[in-house]
Amino acid sequence: MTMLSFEKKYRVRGGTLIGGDLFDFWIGPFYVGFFGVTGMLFTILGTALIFYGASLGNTWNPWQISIAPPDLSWGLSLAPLAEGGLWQIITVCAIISFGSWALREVEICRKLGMGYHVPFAFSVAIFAYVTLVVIRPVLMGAWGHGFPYGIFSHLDWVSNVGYQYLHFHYNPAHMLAVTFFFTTTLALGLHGSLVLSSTNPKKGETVRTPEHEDTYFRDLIGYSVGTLGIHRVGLFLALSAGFWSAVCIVISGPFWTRSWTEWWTWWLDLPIWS
Ligand code: UQ2
Repeated sequence: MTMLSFEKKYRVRGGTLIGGDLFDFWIGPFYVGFFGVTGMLFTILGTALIFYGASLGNTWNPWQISIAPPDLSWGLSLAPLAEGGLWQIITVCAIISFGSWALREVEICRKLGMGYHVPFAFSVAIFAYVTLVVIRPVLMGAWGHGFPYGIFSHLDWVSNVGYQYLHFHYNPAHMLAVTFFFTTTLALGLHGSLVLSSTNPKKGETVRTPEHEDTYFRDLIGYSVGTLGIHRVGLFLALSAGFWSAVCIVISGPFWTRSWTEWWTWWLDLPIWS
């Protein structure tokens, strides 16, 4: 594994949150750190338990393997391994593993004197997952409200839970989440195409500058958000998509149990109509 010329300059000691110098080293290109060790341990343990859970099932078809949470009757207690206990331990392994990855990102940010934007962004994704498998099940009183770990089974879960509220697209937080997902693709489509159009010229032509990029959008719509601004817009849109996804599912059940179409009757119930 070769080291790029600049890597030696930046790969310096320090910035660790825990363990001091003990795990402050690299394996090949990878920074290890205390959280590299915990992340690796819990990833291996969780993955091994997924394979063990699969071996207890009746298929090795990767599409059909599924590790289900405990039956609702177990409430918030610990279930036997083969009856959802594996799902519970795998969930703990996943959360520690994802958390370790985020904290390893923090240590790398600190080493390099950078902002914490990447671990912050990743934490929003972890928050969305934890909302599904911990926050909502706890609010509803049973681990059985978590989603099963399987390719088709988790899709079935999403479909079934959606229909439980008749028409999930009438969920206002779901509307916001979907709009943010689509707007994220619009922003990245604009940004990716704009950068390539100015910096990837035909043979014999010169690279254009950020001023060309600004002028392009001022010519087109009278406004340019700027080269730094577009990344702020993109991060805001992407994190909002994840955030409102978590909100739209956590309000379904704990705070609203009927059809989402029915929720809109608040409009017809306004006193201004009578
Ligand atoms: C821009 C700019 C960039 C960009 C893009 C724009 C020079 C390289 C894409 C244009 C973006 C605008 C006007 C905002 C779009 C907002 C939403 C909500 C989609 O001005 O600066 O830098 O990449």
